[in-house]
Amino acid sequence: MRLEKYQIDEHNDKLAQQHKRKFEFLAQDVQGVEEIIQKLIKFQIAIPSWALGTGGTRFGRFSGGGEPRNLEEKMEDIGLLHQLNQSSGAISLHIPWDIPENAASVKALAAQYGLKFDAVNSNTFQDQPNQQHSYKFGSLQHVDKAVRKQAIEHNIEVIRHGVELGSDSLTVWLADGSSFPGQLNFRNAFNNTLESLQEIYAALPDNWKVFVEYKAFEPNFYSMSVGDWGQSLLYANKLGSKAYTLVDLGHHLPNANIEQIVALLLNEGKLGGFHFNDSKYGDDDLTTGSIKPYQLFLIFNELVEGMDAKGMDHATGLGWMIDASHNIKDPLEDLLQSVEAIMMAYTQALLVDKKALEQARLENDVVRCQEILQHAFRTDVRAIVAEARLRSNAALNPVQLYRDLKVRESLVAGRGQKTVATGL
Ligand code: AOS
Ligand code: ZN
Ligand code: ZN
Repeated sequence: MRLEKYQIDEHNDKLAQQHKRKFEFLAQDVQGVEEIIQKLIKFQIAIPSWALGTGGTRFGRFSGGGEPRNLEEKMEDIGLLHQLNQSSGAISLHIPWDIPENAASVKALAAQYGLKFDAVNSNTFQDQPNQQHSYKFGSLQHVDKAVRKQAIEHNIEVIRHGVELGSDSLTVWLADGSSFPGQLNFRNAFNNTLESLQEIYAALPDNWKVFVEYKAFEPNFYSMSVGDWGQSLLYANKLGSKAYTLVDLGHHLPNANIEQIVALLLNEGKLGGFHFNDSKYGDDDLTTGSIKPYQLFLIFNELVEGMDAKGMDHATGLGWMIDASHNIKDPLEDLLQSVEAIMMAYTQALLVDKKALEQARLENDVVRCQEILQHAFRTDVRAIVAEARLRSNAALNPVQLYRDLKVRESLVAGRGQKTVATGL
């Protein structure tokens, strides 16, 4: 289904007066508000194809109904999100969960929805039917060269699909590791993984990037072969200039200072991309901004500062993706909330008075430093984000319009109650 322009216009007209009042009030106190709005309009966040169905836990899965049954329907869902907020103009595919059999028609459909293809993801953490070797004991790290070769070839196949679709990056997330002491020789596991990544790297087109995603634990619980940013950075540095670290917010040990990690990776020119989500305990994959909005703001503060220092374009300089999997919310509503939280944190970071902050730092005025940051964080920027949407012909209140138009009900009517999207 597609929304009609008049449906968005009617919704915006209804909220126009109230919005105008809030926006004008706020704009009086915000310097360079026009510039900020232009940046927000440009900023796009890729939606992962695996976030469109209700996720599960190892204890159960409660399907929400009307879930996309194939890649075409996944694009349809993201097309809807993009119509509602004009900030979700990209899709991140996972192979073989998504099999773009006819690349030309998939590309044409994406263009119709205004979607680009963001990073393509390989999958060597599950065994697929008819697969010769099992990944039970790892993929790129495996002690058996034949298993490593199979995993390398899969990644190269994923690159091929990505090239056909016009993507320009590959994300490698490995479940590889060990669950018990003694199971692995750490050095061999590292060296095997590096050698495998080098073979994949050799197959990367010139204009491509590879993102090496790290994760502290799960599904392996004693060691992960790409367990933290240090290990990811080692691989990325050894691979070469097309290799970068990818930060997934949920992949750290509790209380890690992610904003500092981000700042230093940026400083090294080795930060490639992001998986946004939120968590309280581990890789919870909860809605971005639902648990630690201040941390999200602090991360964006480092991103804006670091990218500006390097002359990087905020919108295109890094791969911005959501990686979430929710078991109780409507996935589309959840994604709208995540995108909104990201846009808010970005806006707040743009509000930080950088000159004043630098001056306060030089004077070791710790109180003032905190005041400056928290002033930005405590500004209610929702009307600025809404104004950016209004100017892009999106909805002032995407979740409300989604509900008013009964989008989920229409999807259920069209696709059925008992559909299960491929993915986690
Ligand atoms: C797994 O924990 C990682 O976050 C992956 O980036 C991602 O969730 C996966 O590739 C989809 O299963
Ligand atoms: Zn991730
Ligand atoms: Zn994860």
